[in-house]
Amino acid sequence: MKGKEARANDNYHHPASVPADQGEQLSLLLRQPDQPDNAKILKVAIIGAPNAGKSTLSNQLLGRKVFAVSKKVHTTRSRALGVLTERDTQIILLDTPGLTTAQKVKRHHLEKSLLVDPWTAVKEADLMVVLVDVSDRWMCSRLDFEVMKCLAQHPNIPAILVLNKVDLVKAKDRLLDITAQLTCGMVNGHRIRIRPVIKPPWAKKRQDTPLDMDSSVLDNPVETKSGMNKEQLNELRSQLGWPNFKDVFMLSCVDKESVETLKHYFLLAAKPGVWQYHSEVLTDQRPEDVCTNIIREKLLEYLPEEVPYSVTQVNNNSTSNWDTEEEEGGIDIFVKLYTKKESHMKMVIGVAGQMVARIAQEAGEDLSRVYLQEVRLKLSVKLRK
Ligand SMILES: Nc1nc2c(ncn2[C@@H]2O[C@H](COP(=O)(O)OP(=O)(O)OP(=O)(O)O)[C@@H](O)[C@H]2O)c(=O)[nH]1
Ligand SMILES: [Mg+2]
Repeated sequence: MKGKEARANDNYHHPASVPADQGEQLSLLLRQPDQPDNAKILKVAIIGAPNAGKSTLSNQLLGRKVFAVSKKVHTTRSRALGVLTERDTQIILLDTPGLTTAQKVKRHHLEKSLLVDPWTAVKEADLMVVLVDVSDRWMCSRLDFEVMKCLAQHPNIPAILVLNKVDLVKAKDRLLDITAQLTCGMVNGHRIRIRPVIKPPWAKKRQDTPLDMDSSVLDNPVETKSGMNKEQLNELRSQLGWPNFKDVFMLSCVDKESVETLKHYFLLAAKPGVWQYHSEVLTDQRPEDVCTNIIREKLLEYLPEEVPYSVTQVNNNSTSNWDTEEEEGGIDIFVKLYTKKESHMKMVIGVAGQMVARIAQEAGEDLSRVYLQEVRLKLSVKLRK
């Protein structure tokens, strides 16, 4: 059930699919949005350091995996939209590549878009979600500097802090310390106070003591301007956290239920406004990009360090067109994987072709769930120096 039909039954939500046909996807993206009465909209930019779980969160919110996810950094290479339409509300999610620096782009031969794209995406947002991987000790000792810069450059966009991967943290009370650290002890203009939920009976009623904070940080919230000069950047560099978050969430993006809480928060935060897309739209990615990204996800997941980053993909059917061969009961997709070194080619193929067969099998299954039809994915591996 989609569009009006779905809205007629308030409790029903069936996540849409991505048309496998490029033309169909394009016309869906251009289709006039089916505006309900009292339409509401919220554009959410999900930002964070590489590997924080941004794409995992977007997939969970959408109810379908349309963004590639892997344990390696820089899985997402350009920004993409996910569209979640529920009842009269449309949430547009901007999945961004992990914010990174010019040096790292150069060092890892990454696309320049990794640097530029997140900023342009964030500018249009109504809400910024800063995702932090709390299982990474370094990442939760201070906010990533690139993230901090992004927050400082968009002082008028409300931001929330989401601590992710709490399932990997054994001592849950550590989450409170992390919150205090990453918010400079301030949330929504108030000092946060930490107290045990169950007080021992002998505990005297007393004023909650504010967290032990550097008072200079608390008393002088950072003045933020876009186009920061060197001094402002240095000041920002000396900060561990951001004192202007509106709210803080602690969750595990792999757990659907905890993500639901965040989804409800978004639905409540949505403001009256016209929808930007038809309710059947799930993502603005081209079907072939979804395919390329999912294949890269498998390469990143199963091949060692630099190998996946050096593989290029070419659609076998044509040089410029995504030309899937539609057969009855599914589609056939042919993709060539090019490696620069013979040793890499051998690794991608694997012993007796097992590696490439596994990648084709798993990526094909993922794509079947995206396009909602059977996908027979055929991969071939070639050397191209
Ligand atoms: N245990 C656990 N793992 C998680 C959670 N959220 C994400 N992950 C894992 O973290 C890794 C990175 O997730 P991604 O969603 O690719 O992270 P990302 O922020 O989009 O990464 P980039 O696109 O590279 O910037 C994957 O292996 C996920 O399965 C979580 O809540 N718990
Ligand atoms: Mg990602």
